[in-house]
This record gives sequence, structure tokens and C-alpha cells, in this order.
Amino acid sequence: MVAPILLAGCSSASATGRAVVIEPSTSAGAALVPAAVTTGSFRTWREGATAVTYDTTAVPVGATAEVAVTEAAGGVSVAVTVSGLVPGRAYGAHLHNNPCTADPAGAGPHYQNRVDPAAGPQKPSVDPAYANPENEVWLDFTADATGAGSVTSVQGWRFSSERPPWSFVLHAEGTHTGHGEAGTAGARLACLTRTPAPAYVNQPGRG
Ligand SMILES: [Cu+2]
Repeated sequence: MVAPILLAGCSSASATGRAVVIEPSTSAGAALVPAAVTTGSFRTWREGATAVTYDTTAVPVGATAEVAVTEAAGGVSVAVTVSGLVPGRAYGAHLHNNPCTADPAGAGPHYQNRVDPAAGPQKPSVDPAYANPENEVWLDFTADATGAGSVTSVQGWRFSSERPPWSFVLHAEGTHTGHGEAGTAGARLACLTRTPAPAYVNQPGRG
């Protein structure tokens, strides 16, 4: 039995229904999609890589990440565990729309529950009404003295089956929240592609 997880957010927003208890996937009748766990050990880009580092100083080769996505009737829980990072360093992190590529930009924008109509592939959403930790999956953390860390984001909505998130991206800074910069978090340091692909789609990058 997994203990329910309460959202520990970092925004001043006061959306209703923000603190959501996710029924664990082992609860009878609660699970709609089994937990999907992606693990990867970061290395420099090669075709087909699951985990790629773009900055081997901030995300050394051999650093690891595990991303566990649990969907249930009441919403989704995303739990991340990392190791091998720079001790004491703060990282921004989010789920992004597309798989990782050789180009850090290839992962595309952040996954959003309600998609910002003003944003596009070349124009990221920086409106706090959409780029916020209740509408996106923000997973910022600070590595501990050993370079390890863990963080969980819980949302009261479920991922779109049409355009599910495909990647977990580590950034150089904590995620900003102000108008015109909301959701930005500095350079993209590393990227982990969801593996295996979400079972209910067969084409990436539709978001
Ligand atoms: Cu990001």
C-alpha cells in the first residue's frame, strides 16, 4: 500500500482543488493506467539514447534519473529520483512534450493540461495563467550532499491520450514564475525520454 501523496507546490496561485490525493494504483478499481517507470543513465547524445546530457559539468555522465508516472481516476502523480548530480546544486525540471533529441530544444515546450493558446513551437508559454505548477508538471529540486534528490508532483488531472508528455528535462535554474518568464528555467542540461512509449499512442511529438 503506497501512502497518498499531498502536493507540495511552490506557487502563490490559489487554484481550487490544488491539494489532491491520488489513489495508489494498487487500490481496487482506482487504477486506469499502471504506473509507468522510466530509468536512465545520462551520457552524451547518440541515436536512440534514453538519457542524454547536454552539459556534462552540471549533469555528469553516469548521473541517473527515474521518473515514475502513476495515473489514477483522480489525477496523476509524477515521482522523480536522481543521483550523481552536483552536490548542493539547484535544478529546474519539468515534463516536456516531445522525446529528447541531439538538440536540447527538440524536447519542445512543457506539457500543459490547459494549453496556452498564445504559445506555439517557436513561442513558449510564459503566461503565469498557463505556465504554473498546477497546469504543468514542475519537478524542481536541490541535489543533496551526495548529488542525489527526489521530488514528486501531484495533479488533479490526467495526461491527454492524444498528446502525452514524452520527456523529463533538467534545467540550469529553478523555474521562474513572473509575467513574461513563467516556466523558464535557464539552459536545458539533460533530458530523459519516456521509455517505453506511452501504451496508448504510437507517434511522438503531437503536442
Ligand atoms: Cu523544462
